[in-house]
Amino acid sequence: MSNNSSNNAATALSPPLDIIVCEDAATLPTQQPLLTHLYFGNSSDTGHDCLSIQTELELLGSNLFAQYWFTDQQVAQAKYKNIRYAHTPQMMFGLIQLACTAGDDFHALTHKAYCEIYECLRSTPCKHLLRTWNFFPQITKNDTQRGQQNRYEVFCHGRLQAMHDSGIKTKVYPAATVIGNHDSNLQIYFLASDTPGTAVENPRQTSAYHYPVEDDHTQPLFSRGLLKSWGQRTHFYVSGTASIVGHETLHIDDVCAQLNESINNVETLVAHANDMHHTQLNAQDDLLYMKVYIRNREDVEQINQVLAARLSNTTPRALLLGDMCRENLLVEIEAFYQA
Ligand code: 3EB
Repeated sequence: MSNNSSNNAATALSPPLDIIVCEDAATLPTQQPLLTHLYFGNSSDTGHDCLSIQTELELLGSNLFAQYWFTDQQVAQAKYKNIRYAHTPQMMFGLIQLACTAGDDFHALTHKAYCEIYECLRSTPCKHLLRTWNFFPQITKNDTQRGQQNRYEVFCHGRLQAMHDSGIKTKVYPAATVIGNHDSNLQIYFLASDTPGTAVENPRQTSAYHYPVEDDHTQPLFSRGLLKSWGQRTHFYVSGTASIVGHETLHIDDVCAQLNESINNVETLVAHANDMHHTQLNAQDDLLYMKVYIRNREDVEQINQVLAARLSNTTPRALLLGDMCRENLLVEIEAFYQA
């Protein structure tokens, strides 16, 4: 038997996974292997040989147009059914995009997407889903094929069923974002690794997987945040976070108060991660970027005012037009910490 200790995930240091946040794609300051290039709004072709993903949401304002995720090991690209992904033995970033029109069976579509994701992960060493981003049209519209449920609930149902049908037993759910787009695709992209992350819940918020829902199969299976070490660094992926305390929406019709409450939720989550897991994340200084999803474009100015008051003025941020899963939510944020 091999006694190569580098095969031991518990003791070996994981490789680095670093992110560069750019205002301009032309300025990429690394020669290292790229895992993925994420961009927002319209971007010129970068010519980089990596998985390149455009988020299908309109950019409303930003000093953040692109992110490059890179490592120090050779990256390969591959396909599995409808998934395109880039990977090393320890990390993978994948994308699935399925056409999605009004008359479609959206439950079947979500189920198919997540079954393919779990099958794809199973075919690689990277079996642990860390972070997902999910976008689809008409998120709060009633699903004509499913009586009282709206598309978000149908999505939750399909995702849960796919986990179940794929034999996924873990209770460490990925951090996630789910936002309604104005496009005609279900778009999901995701980060996975060979070792699991550590889930962190928010003491101010009911865990989403414990929300009091009428149908057990519509529980939203995500963690509020996920800690993961890469090389010498710690990442903290914060899920889409809204003005929800307990399980109730606060500050209905007040976008500024909703944004302040959302930021309070993120800061509480960071403090709780530090208390529980001996991390020393600084809620301001270690914030690599924030994304702000906005329901109504006319709220941008007010949103910028709140952000100016709450964030350091150098923190990269992207403001994106998108719909939240509850009609009474006007804004939602997600954050990425690196220390
Ligand atoms: C919330 O806190 C807002 O279903 O995966 C945020 C992030 C939300 C992820 C998901 C839902 C999800 O419930 C909505």
